[in-house]
Parts: sequence; structure tokens; C-alpha cells
Amino acid sequence: MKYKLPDLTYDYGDLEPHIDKKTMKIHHLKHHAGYVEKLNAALDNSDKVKNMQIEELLVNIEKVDKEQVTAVKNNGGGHHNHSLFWKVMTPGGSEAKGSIEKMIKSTFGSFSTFKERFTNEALNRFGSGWAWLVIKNDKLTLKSTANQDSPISEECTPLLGIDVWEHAYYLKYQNKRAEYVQAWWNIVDWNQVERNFREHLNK
Ligand code: MN3
Repeated sequence: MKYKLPDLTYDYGDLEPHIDKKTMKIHHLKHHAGYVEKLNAALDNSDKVKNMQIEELLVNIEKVDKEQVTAVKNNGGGHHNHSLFWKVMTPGGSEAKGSIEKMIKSTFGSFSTFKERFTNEALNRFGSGWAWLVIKNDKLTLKSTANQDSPISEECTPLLGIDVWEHAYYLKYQNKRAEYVQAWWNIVDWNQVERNFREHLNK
């Protein structure tokens, strides 16, 4: 089985002004496509993991040939992280409601406290990585990961994630990661976060 670059459900320019068209285009067609290509190349001779879905692959990395483990961790993580990232954004964003909103309020005290703490995760990640809202042991938790490490490999189910690699924002925001993260809240698709949550409950 070959992994494939997923299509976006919106156009590259649709997230403007928060994320610019050129960044989106390069990010999807060059960065994400590159991870998919390198992942497929790394698995060329790995029969043991051949028909695994990406989630399954990420929790079974030890089954991959030893010399390919790093490539699969980086590029498999990159593929899965970005596939989620595109889906949790939508032009204009959508409001948090339903069970996810309730859970956030009961876990973090208020929605604004949650946003503040998630933002801090994104800003305090040194170098390249991601900030996440995940479910771990049936609880909502915040975390960040380095490089393309996937929360899935750490027994977490990611519900929402932001890419804080410079390639995600440098053209428009340069070194101002805080402005990018601030703008990003305007395009979060909470309907998708809710779907991710329900999907986890149904597992
Ligand atoms: Mn990226």
C-alpha cells in the first residue's frame, strides 16, 4: 500500500488573511508531499507493515526494519500530523460547541484558559514541532511534540494540533510565531475537533 497526499477541502487562498496562499501551497505540495514520498520510499521493502493504516503504523514502528525507523517516525509522523492539521482548519473557522466545548470547560475551567494554555504550548515549543489538544487515558490534555513526532506514538489521540515549524508561517509572519498562533484561532474548525472526539469515543 502506498500512502497518498490527501486533497484539501478548501483552496490554498481560502485561509487568508490568517495563513497566506503561498505558504499553504508550498506547505501542502512540497512539505507534506515530501513526507509522503519519503515514507513510501522508506517502506519499500518492509512487508511486515505493508498494509497498515498510518495510525497503526505509528504505534507499531518497532516492526519496521531497524535502519528505516527514523525515516518512518519522521515522515510517517509528518504525514499523519499534516493530514490532521489541514482538517482542523476551515475558512472563517467555526465555533466550539457540544461535548468538546463542555469537556474543555470542565477540564481547563474556561474556554479562554484553555486557549491561553494551548497557545503557551505552541509558543514554548523550542525549535520545530507541534502543540496539541489530545486525549490521554480518557482525559483532555495539552502537549507539544518535537519535529514530526506524533502524539499517537505516545498513546495520545490528537483532537486539535498546530504546526509551529517555521515553514508554516515564516513567509507572512517571519519570526513572529505569536502572531501566527493568534491568527490561527480564527480558522480552527471546531466541528472537526468534535468529530475527532466522537471518533475516539467510538473506537
Ligand atoms: Mn508543516
